[in-house]
Amino acid sequence: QDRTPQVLQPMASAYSFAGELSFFFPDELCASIVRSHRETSQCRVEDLQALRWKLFSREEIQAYQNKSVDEMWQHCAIRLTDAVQYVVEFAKHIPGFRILSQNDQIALLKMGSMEVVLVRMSRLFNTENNTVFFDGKFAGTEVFKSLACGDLITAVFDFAHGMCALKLTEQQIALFSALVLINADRPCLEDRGRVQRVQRSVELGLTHILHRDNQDSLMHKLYQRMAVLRSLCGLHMEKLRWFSQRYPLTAHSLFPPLYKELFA
Ligand code: CLR
Repeated sequence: QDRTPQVLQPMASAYSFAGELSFFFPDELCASIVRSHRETSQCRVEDLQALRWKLFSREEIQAYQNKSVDEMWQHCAIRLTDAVQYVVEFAKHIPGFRILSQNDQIALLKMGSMEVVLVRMSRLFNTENNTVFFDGKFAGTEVFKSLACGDLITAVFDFAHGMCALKLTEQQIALFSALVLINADRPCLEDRGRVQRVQRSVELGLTHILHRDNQDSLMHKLYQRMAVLRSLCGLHMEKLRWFSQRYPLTAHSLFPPLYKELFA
């Protein structure tokens, strides 16, 4: 199904020269984005299929619900940061991303890593019972009750549901994730022109594989999903500000450094 040329692998990751070059060739850029996604995706969709029956028990759900607000926030912030770490790895292995300045890489990750986490969440989502693979089992919205941000949780689950309805392949998810990340419209970019050029080549790659898969009409739907993502991340930041005001101590000393660096 995906015929990634093996010879590209050591080239793209070992020599920055090859990395610079490969973003001129859409096929090679696509191949390295797909490979990067595969290598940093935490778990394979096929493996999760076998775990679909693994739901949290009533007692386990109760235990999550009995956690205090700040305890549950800390727990989720750690899980979320873990997922973000993999997104950072994903980005670092995209040749077009690595040629950007350090500052622009950070600016793009700050704005886009949470969005990519939410795109990736749809891979771990079971639409039959509205649950997501979290902490080793499938969890419904009720598991997150003690976060006290039901509207965000509902919106995030709805988003995952909508993404699943598109039935994207792993290659399409990989390219879409890269496009979410490499977005020249983000604020605070130093070299917007360069980001734009990379963005265009990723767009070209995505258009190319959608055309190849006979799904050209998906492009429009994916742009709509990007707008929803933006609003979800606005909501996440809003909740985070609310939480930091109410529990400054937890937010300052117990949140993972990367989480604070990217979102605070
Ligand atoms: C995303 C995919 C990862 C596993 C994972 C871990 C934590 C999950 C996250 C996924 C999706 C978003 C999530 C998060 C825990 C809390 C968060 C459900 C499934 C919601 C949106 C609440 C955000 C507020 C927190 C910052 C407290 O492989």
